[in-house]
Amino acid sequence: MKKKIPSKAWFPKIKPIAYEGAGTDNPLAFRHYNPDELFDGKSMADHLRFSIAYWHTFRGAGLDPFGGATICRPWDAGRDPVDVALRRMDAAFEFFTKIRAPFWCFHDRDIAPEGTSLKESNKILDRVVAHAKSLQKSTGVKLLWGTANLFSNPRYMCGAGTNPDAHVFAYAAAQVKKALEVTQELGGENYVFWGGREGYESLLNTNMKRELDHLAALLRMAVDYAKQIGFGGQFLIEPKPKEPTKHQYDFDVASGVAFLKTYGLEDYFKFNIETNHATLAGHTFQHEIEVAAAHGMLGSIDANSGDLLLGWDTDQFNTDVRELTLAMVSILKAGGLGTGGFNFDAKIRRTSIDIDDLFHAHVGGMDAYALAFKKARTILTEGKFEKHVAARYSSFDSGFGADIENGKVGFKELEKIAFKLGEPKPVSAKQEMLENLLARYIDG
Ligand code: XLS
Ligand code: NI
Ligand code: NI
Repeated sequence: MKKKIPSKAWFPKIKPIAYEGAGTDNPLAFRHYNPDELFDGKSMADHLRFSIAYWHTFRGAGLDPFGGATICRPWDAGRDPVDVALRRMDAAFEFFTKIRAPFWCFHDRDIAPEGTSLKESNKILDRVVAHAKSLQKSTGVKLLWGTANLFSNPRYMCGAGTNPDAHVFAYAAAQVKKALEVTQELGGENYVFWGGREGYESLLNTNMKRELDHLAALLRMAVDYAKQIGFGGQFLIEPKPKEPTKHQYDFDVASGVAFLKTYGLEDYFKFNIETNHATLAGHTFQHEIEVAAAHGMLGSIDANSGDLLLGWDTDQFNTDVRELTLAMVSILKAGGLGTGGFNFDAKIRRTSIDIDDLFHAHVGGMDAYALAFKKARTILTEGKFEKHVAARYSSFDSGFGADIENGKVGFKELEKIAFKLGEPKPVSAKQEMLENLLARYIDG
């Protein structure tokens, strides 16, 4: 990655964050994330592919349902929203460079304001995208994924692809078309669908089957259009069980897999798994990763965490090394994220109003993932858990166990075996022993 920083400095007091090692007490240095360090001949930066989420880091103003903006940024001052958007983009690329993130992600409406018509919105978007393209070129920062915001504007209050009004569906389709084009223009490696309002509030006014068919139609059109324009990025579905709607159709990875397979779309999509969405669905982060990996559909990660005491998507920076190590073990075992990466879909709290809070937040998040990455590699190299799991299932490696897996036996054959062998002998699952072993890796 080139290190050139855009000329006007929006963060004049902050130097590019350096790796200083675990012993440093400099709060704005990396203790574990050493982007250039090689692991299996590949740099840590290339293994982790960290990405900054434009909507939180450059559009987050600290609003909550009880109060307005608390966070006010110098680049947001100005009358002309397009000028502000261009200036904000400069600030963003200075941030990406100084925090040493190789990627960024955006929604169309985060980076450019809407005009008074779709045509005008597209024109404004083109201007901002041209600016982003030149900043990508001068800094070397790349686009991990793009997406369309199909949830904020009131036209989408009853959904986009699942809206009961075909006119809204058409508008959403046109917006996705344009978002795909600009993602391609910026060399985006993936394209995400998070169905913010693709769900329902009440079944009294909802035809669920038609909504599901329509959502699949929208995805099918995206796949077809990508082929037409030669967009080679990976499509990703980002599941979330609720919020903003009461029930969202892409509830979790398992329901997403079923949906994609039902509509014959499984070859074109993988999953973008967000930690806080996993926990809202009543799963662990690692569970969602394992489900996606089991189907060969692990795509990318929206890196954040929730709060055990709050029942909504708090999108916090994750510094829980235990949770992240477990996730990282599953990701590495699955062969990594391919074109995906770790995108910080996370926001600072509304009380963290200083500009350097943005840096503290990302430094902590990046360090936690980097440490988890190293611990997971040690765990996998030593292979103790894998050895235990392999032994636990070894009765299926040969004999009638292998015949069960290969479909060579049925009830009759197994009945004979059960009569002959008598009562099976219970075997301990050794959970506490393994938890203690994990604790040793986490502490050490
Ligand atoms: C919201 C989602 C959203 C997606 C992109 O909860 O996480 O930010 O990542 O539309
Ligand atoms: Ni997300
Ligand atoms: Ni989210």
